[in-house]
Amino acid sequence: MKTVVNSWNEWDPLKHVIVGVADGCCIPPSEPASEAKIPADSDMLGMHGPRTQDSVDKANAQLDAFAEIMRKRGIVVDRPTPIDFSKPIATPDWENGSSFGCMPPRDVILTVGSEMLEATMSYRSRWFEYLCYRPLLSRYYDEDSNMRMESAPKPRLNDASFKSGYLSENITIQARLAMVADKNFVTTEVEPLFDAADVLRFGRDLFVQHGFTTNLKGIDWLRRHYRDHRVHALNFPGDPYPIHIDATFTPLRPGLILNNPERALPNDQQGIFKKNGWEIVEAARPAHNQPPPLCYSSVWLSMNVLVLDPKTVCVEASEVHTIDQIDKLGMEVIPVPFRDAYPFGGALHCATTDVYREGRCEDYFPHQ
Ligand code: DAV
Repeated sequence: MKTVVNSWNEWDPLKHVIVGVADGCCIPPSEPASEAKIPADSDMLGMHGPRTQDSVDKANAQLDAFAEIMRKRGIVVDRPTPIDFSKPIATPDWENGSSFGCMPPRDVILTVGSEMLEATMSYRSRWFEYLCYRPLLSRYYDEDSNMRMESAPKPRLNDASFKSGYLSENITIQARLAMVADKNFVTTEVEPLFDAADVLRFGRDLFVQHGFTTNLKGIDWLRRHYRDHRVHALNFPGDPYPIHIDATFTPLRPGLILNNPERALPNDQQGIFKKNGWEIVEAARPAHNQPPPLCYSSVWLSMNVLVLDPKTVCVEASEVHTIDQIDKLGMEVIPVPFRDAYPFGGALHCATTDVYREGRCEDYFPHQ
C-alpha cells in the first residue's frame, strides 16, 4: 500500500499506525519535571537505570501481539528505531543521566491531517526521543509528496522552565489538588512546552490539556501553528498529576466521550460539548486498585483505549468494567492483554500514533 499520511480525529477507520517498542527503556534519574510527578509513596522514587531484560521482553511480547492483531485486520503497522537510552545526554544548559524509551509514540508525534509534528516535550529525559521516529517520518516524507514533517521549537528546559521547589517534601494530596485547581503547575511560561499526548483531535477542533506537561504558551503555539483549527484548553482539576489527556477524556465516536469521574470536566468547560450535542459519559471504574510495579501512570490507563473505527475499540483485556461499558454503548470490543507494557509509558492509546485514518477534516462543533 502506498504511504499516505492523513488523520483528523481519534475514531475514523484506522489503516496505518505506529506501535512503540520497549527495547532499552530506562527509568531516568530525577529532574525538575519528574520531581513533580513521582508520588512520595511511589516504588519509583530514587530509582533509575535500565529496566530488566525480563520486563522488556514481556512488554515487547504484548506490543508485538497488539501489532499483530491490527495487522490481521489489514492495518499497516510500523515500529520506531530505539536509540541508546542509557547514554547520558546534555545540551549547553544541562546534563541528564539517561533518556527514557520509545514505547509511547503518542506522547511525541502529533498527526493532524497530512502533517506529523514532533512535540517540544517537557522532560529533559525525553529531549531526543523524536530521533526514534525520524527513520519512519523520513520514509513517509519520501513516499508521500503531500506529507509535512514538522518539529516544534526545541525547548531549552533549563531551570527557568520549571518552578523551583514546586514540590515540597510533605505536600498532602489535598494541597496538591488545590494547586492543580488553581492551575499552578510545575512548568513556567518562559517557552512553549507540550507533549503530543495532551492533544485530542476532533476534526476542526483540537482539545488540549493544560497541566504538568503542556503550558499555556505551548497551547498558544499550537493555536498559531494550526491556523485552520480551533484550539481549546481544558483543565481537569481532580487529577493530582495532570500528565496527558488520554486517561481522562476519551472520545469513542462522534458525539460520545468517556470522562474519568475523578477528573470531571468542570461545568463551565462543558458548554461547547453540550451546545453541539456531544454526550460526556462517566467512565467505568478501573478493574485494578494499583498500577503494575514501576509504572508512571495511574490505574486509569483503563480508559486509554484505541479506537479502530466508530464501531470497534481495543481495550486492555483485564479491564472488565471498561469492556462491559463500551460493549453496552454498542461498540465491538477487542480485548488486548497489555499490562506488562504499562510501565514503559502507558496503554493502547499511548503505545500508538496514527499515520492514516480514513476521512476528512469535519466540523463537529459548528456552535462555538
Ligand atoms: O492517569 O496516569 C496516563 C497518561 C499516559 N499517556 C494517568 C495518565
